[in-house]
Amino acid sequence: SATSAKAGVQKSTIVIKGGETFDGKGQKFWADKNTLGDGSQKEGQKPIFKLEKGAKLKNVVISAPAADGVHCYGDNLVENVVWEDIGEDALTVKGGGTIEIKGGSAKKGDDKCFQINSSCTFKVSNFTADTIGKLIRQNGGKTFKLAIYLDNVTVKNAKECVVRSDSSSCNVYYRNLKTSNVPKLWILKTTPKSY
Ligand code: DGU
Ligand code: CA
Ligand code: CA
Ligand code: CA
Repeated sequence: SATSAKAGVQKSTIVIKGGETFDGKGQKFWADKNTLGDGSQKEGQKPIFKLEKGAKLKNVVISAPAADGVHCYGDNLVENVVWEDIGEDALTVKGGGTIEIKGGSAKKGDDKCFQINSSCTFKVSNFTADTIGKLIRQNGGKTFKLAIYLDNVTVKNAKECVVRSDSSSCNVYYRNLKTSNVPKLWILKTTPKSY
């Protein structure tokens, strides 16, 4: 199980089961570029961590190459996770319920930090992102329902925006949002609300 996984280079994905918490105790994890992926913009790379529905991940540092980062299958908590160098993207949502990112930071992403491919409630709090394309992208052209909450989030040096979605049922709620060198806050079909 995930609890026996060792820090350092990973040749295969660490799978965290529902009800389990994987605590990395602040250690560094990175991908073997030949098996998981080189962290470039090439699609189809594998994640370093797969969180099954109801799994939690905490106190992990993800360093280069980060491949496809973290995949979340629903109802997950990701706490105090630091991406030192984002790979293709940092984290992808692939299942529903509530996914919470609490604390931590991410930097050096060519494009997306958080990629949302499934309807869910996505909450980010006490998080900083620096040198990215955008913080959150709902999968391009998709119209599924999505609720995003940003609480005490800082975004610096983004090429594009904080949140981008093509869905008229994507709603964004924010408070204590700080940005610098971000050309646009939102590229959205709806108007974000402070809460
Ligand atoms: O339509 O689905 O970039 O999960 C193209 C693909 C693309 C995803 C996404 C991701 O949107 O691969 O990394
Ligand atoms: Ca992608
Ligand atoms: Ca990178
Ligand atoms: Ca990806």
